[in-house]
Amino acid sequence: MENDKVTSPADLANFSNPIASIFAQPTTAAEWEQYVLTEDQLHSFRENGYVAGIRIMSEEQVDLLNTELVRLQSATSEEKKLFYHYERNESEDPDKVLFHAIGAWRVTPGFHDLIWAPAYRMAAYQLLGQPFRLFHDQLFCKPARHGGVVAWHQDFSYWTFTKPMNHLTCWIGLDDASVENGCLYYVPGSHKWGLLPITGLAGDMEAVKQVLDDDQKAVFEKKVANELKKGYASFHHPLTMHGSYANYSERSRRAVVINAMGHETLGNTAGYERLDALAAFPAMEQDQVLDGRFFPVLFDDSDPELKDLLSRIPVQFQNSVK
Ligand SMILES: O=C(O)CCC(=O)C(=O)O
Ligand SMILES: [Fe+2]
Repeated sequence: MENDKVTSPADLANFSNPIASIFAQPTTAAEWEQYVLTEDQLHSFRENGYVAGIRIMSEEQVDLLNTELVRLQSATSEEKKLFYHYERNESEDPDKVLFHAIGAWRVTPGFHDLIWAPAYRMAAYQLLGQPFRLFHDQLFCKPARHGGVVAWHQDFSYWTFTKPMNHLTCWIGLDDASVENGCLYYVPGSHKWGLLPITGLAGDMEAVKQVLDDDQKAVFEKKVANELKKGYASFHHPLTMHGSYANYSERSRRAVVINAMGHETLGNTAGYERLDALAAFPAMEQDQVLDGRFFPVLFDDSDPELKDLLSRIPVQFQNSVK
């Protein structure tokens, strides 16, 4: 029957540029200047492993993404095929729901174009200290009253199928996030601990403590709640310890995350012990640059218009925060 025909959703990864007019793109250095991070903000990232309070979107832009998010949370089976990962409830406990999906940018125009949001691109360039690509995006959504945890973890423990470590995470609130609805927490300075093993993302919040020494456990007590208004972001280093507690409040706590990597990042999949988790990811060959349409370049510093601006703004020395 005619009506039974299923049309495949368009794969927006075919577009390596913004496709809508949701995020106005600066055309001059003067227009970029408003997004430049200060030396103090870069210093805070170097010392603490994160920097917070950076506005990426207006309330109207957040509303638009939240409208798309409703659709993504009940994606069709065809749409689900575009995601690298899609779990309605990562925790498996119906009283602790964590919606977690990777790849929304391939499905709806707002999430596609968000990765070109100029405030995001300038800050990420300064923090990474080099041109960079999209690695992938993520959605982390906790409903009101029965929202689950994101257990303490370091992002790079999940990313050792790429090398070298020159990655950056940007967490952006789609709701006002506070202690009561399960905001993110950071452990300042934990990015200097080195790489720890995977201890799980959605089950036991405190599982990581099994692999910490006494000094690290003491530093843990200094964790900081990352309360943010919607549309605002924090950026964190790939080794910064972070996690978020359950949401028993009357408000949801939704967030979108952009994970970037230096433009010459290579595949490191040979011998990777969790290949099953990569089944829906693009092919990533050992020692080959992760390039092509799934890993678009988001900031290229060779633009002549930007040359002067980029030479006088603070930029992290590459790898200096390791
Ligand atoms: O949204 C959360 O609670 C977790 C986010 C996270 O793990 C990340 O931004 O890397
Ligand atoms: Fe994370």
